[in-house]
Amino acid sequence: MNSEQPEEEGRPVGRRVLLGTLGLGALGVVAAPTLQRGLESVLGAVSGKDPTGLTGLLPNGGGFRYYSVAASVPHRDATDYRLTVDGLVDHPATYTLADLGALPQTRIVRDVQCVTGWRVPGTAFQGVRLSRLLDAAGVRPTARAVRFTCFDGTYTESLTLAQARRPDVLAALRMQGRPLGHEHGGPVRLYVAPMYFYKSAKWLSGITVTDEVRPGYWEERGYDVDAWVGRSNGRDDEPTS
Ligand SMILES: Nc1nc2c(c(=O)[nH]1)N[C@H]1C(S)=C(S)[C@@H](COP(=O)(O)O)O[C@H]1N2
Ligand SMILES: [Mo]
Repeated sequence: MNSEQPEEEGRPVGRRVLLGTLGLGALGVVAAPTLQRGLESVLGAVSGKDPTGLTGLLPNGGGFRYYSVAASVPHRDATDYRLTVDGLVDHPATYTLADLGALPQTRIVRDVQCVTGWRVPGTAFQGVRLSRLLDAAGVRPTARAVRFTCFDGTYTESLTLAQARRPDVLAALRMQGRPLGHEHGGPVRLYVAPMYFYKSAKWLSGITVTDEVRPGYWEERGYDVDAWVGRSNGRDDEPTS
């Protein structure tokens, strides 16, 4: 296959090849940058995946690559999912999925851009603005940053408080008009629209307000905390200014 083939034919094959051949549950650690590139070149060979993203998007969310730095991730659903907000706040809180669903929802449609090059154009995410959760918690004056933890037990992320308060940063419950599935980080993932997708922590379970940025999983391994798409060290051809 090549990238000129109709998207409806080309796209789901790569996805199935990934999920089927590797076995999603046993996929393990695939997210080290070199391993990611290795995996993606394997997929590219079989699926004709075009890293420039000149391909469409299927209703089933095709075109995404599955990533988890944890070997296995427990499943959580409406019965047992919890999101805690704590740290430098006056009112720590714990939200169920129903609690989050009852809050005003914001929908954002942008291109998803992974730092390794793949892109999924025009992807809709919907959920609760992070700023709303922070406001409800009552962020203390000494706070400067937010740390995110995940129920995979391994992944972490971080934003400055100013970044976290942007209107295009969500605790996302839905993607492409459907509840966020487990493999995409459901039932709730962080969605940081203006940044590379590694900022969008899957399986979000904790939001901790801190006095300084604590670099997240990939940031401890060299990627920028300020991961603006096109303006961070993820790009080989990033502008020097
Ligand atoms: N918990 C967790 N979140 C994560 C990751 C991860 O390994 N674990 N990988 C990140 C990276 S590098 C990318 S590109 C996206 C992939 O999201 P997807 O699996 O829904 O395509 O999730 C990001 N969030
Ligand atoms: Mo990524």
